[in-house]
Amino acid sequence: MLQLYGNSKSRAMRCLWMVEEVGRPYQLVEKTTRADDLQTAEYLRLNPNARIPTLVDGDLVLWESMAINLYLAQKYDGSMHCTSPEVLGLAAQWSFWAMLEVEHLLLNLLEHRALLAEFARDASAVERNELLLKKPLSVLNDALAGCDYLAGNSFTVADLNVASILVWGKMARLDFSAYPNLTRWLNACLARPAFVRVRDQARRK
Ligand SMILES: N[C@@H](CCC(=O)N[C@@H](CS)C(=O)NCC(=O)O)C(=O)O
Repeated sequence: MLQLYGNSKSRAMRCLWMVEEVGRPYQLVEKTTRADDLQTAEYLRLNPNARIPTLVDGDLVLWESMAINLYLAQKYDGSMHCTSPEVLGLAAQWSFWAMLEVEHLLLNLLEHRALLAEFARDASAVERNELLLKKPLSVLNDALAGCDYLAGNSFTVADLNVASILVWGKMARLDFSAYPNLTRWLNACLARPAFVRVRDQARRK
């Protein structure tokens, strides 16, 4: 059975969403981000970065959330399987793009809007991140003009990986009104039953 180390309030959420979409049996091995949970010899053997998520599938141990999801899409049949090299290429493109062009900006925005203690929040960091996000959000919005998905003509790991980062924008109360295509697509991704199950699980914690 697939084993996923992490928790639903961390980046492991992306992989939980994916395993729910894939529909394979899996076990969530609960791990917090605390050092005493991650800096154990046993866990470091799986993930020397001492971070979550980590996936164990038989003899294979994988870390990096996007790589885990791309692997699951290739490994298992079903609607999330990339049906052609083109779809896989586009999924990799959008996944790397989201990690490199968007994730750090959204995380920093989220920290200064909501996660940090009030006294540590910096309004100039919010302003800076909102400004820097305009370019990648426009790229995504333009890519979604007249189409419902990022790769091919159905929901794929490309959509899942990018939406699982963009959801931080919702949590950070980012104003998406200048990006109608993006908004329509993101709302559709976040309405998927697999995402709703993972989100509800996180809310119950
Ligand atoms: N690029 C990695 C980042 C993993 C990561 O930073 N995970 C956080 C939780 S969301 C973590 O394990 N933090 C623990 C720490 O930094 O000590 C991925 O996407 O899997």
